[in-house]
Amino acid sequence: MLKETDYIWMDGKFVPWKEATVHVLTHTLHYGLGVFEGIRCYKGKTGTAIFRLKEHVSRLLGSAHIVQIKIPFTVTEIENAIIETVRVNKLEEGYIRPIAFIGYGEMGLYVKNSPVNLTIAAWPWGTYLGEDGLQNGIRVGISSFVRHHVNSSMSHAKVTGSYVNSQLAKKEAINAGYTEAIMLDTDGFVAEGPGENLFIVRKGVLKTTPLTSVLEGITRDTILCLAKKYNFTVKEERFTRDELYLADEAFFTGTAAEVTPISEVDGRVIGNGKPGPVTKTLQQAFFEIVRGEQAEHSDWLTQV
Ligand code: PPE
Repeated sequence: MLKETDYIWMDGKFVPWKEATVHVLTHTLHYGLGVFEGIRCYKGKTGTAIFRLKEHVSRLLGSAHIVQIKIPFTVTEIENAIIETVRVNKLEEGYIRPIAFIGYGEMGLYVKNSPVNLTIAAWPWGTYLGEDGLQNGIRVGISSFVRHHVNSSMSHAKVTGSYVNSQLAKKEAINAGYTEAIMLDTDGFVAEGPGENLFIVRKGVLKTTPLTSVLEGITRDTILCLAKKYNFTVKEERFTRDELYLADEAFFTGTAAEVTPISEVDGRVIGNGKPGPVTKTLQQAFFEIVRGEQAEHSDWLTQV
């Protein structure tokens, strides 16, 4: 169950957690056209800081732009509201969930006059794929559910309805005894997890899916920046499931998932089944950065 905090920001006001409710005829509840973000804040040396706030707010507005939802707040207003939400809840570490949705007013697929609501909640949220998974890696299975075609759902937009596909894949994986799924794109190449981007290391090259059928992950971008810093050879190119089976290392990235090693795919052990040196180096660097323990990239941290 959720770890409740005191207040949720709703359209410019703080409302007690339990009173942050909406009408059952809220449009997005029926049709799935809402845009959202997942952001983390971490307790570091200098107190609590929000990781890559600007990039997350920019992606939220980008998602809204793609699906033509007009969020009635400016970038600065949204950034400040997020900071305030962490502050009023005295949240030291946790997850922040802004969501813009079409509210109460009209029904039917085409709405013209309905309000667009924006809410921001924040609560303590530990590891997404388990503490053991973060340390030792997780077992995953390739899903029979295919990632959205690029002209079906818009993969660069973080849209609520797109996550039906993700949930089907995740349920299937868990029912089969795995911790997480990996989804292929409509051409059969490896795409991403239901809520994570994917990296592999093979023959000394770090590879990740290009930004076609996948979300433009902010953790993915963070890892690519770090890989450059550590002089790893990086390729953003499509790869097949058998190349994934042959990988020396594999890991997921995401705000919720952070950097989670993958130890096994479809019953095939990845490398020696333990997090490899590239994964470990990048994972450690990631946690140092989010906690403000590396001088570089302090611009990625917004102190609360
Ligand atoms: N792909 C998908 C489909 C995705 O949902 C996420 C984030 C990512 C990649 C990684 O993006 P980024 O967080 O910017 O590195 N998934 C969010 C939702 C997870 C959830 O269960 O809710 C997240 O990690 O916050």
